[in-house]
Amino acid sequence: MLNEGPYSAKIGGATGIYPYKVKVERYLRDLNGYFSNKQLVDEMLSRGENPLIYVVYEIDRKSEGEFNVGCTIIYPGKIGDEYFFTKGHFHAKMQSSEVYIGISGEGIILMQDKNGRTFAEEIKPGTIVYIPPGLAHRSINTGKMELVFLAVYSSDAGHDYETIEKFGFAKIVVERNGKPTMIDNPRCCLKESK
Ligand code: S6P
Ligand code: ZN
Repeated sequence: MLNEGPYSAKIGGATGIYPYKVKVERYLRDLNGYFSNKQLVDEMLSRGENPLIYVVYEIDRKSEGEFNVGCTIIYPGKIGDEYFFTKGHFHAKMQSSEVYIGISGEGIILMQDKNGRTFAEEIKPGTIVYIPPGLAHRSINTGKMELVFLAVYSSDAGHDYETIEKFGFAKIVVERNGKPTMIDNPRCCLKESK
């Protein structure tokens, strides 16, 4: 198949990148079962509270060897003391790596291998975070404003959400004494192997 032609796009504006091709919105209901305080999530949802947690704007491509470029915007907020985050995923094609570039706001990119060993990198404006092959990744907004970052990854990387949806990450990021703090995930089955 022939590749599509070159393009240029802008960074900025309300959508982070423009023009974009695909928009994905994730509300609390879409992340039901992900946050530690499941009871609070149930209560919020039953009260009709269903905040928008994050949005992804993407320029996707179809051919092998191409890159997708996406912009994720995670809104500031917490469920109990746990900061808003993305679902998190492994790439279906495990050898696919990814590059994140911080645009605004601040947060943590939490990564984890198949044995439950975790890694964390801060992201803020001007930061490049490299996610090597084989690591699941979740982005967490630990700041008071929107966390906005670009992601560049192979168009055929694919997403495996199942493992994280089922087991979570071995660590979670919560507010303690007004500061983001990484602690062991009390609900997690995959423990960090030292
Ligand atoms: C894609 C890349 C990001 C995420 C986005 C939302 O490989 O890692 O564009 O898709 O940050 O996260 P998630 O876990 O819901 O796909
Ligand atoms: Zn990814």
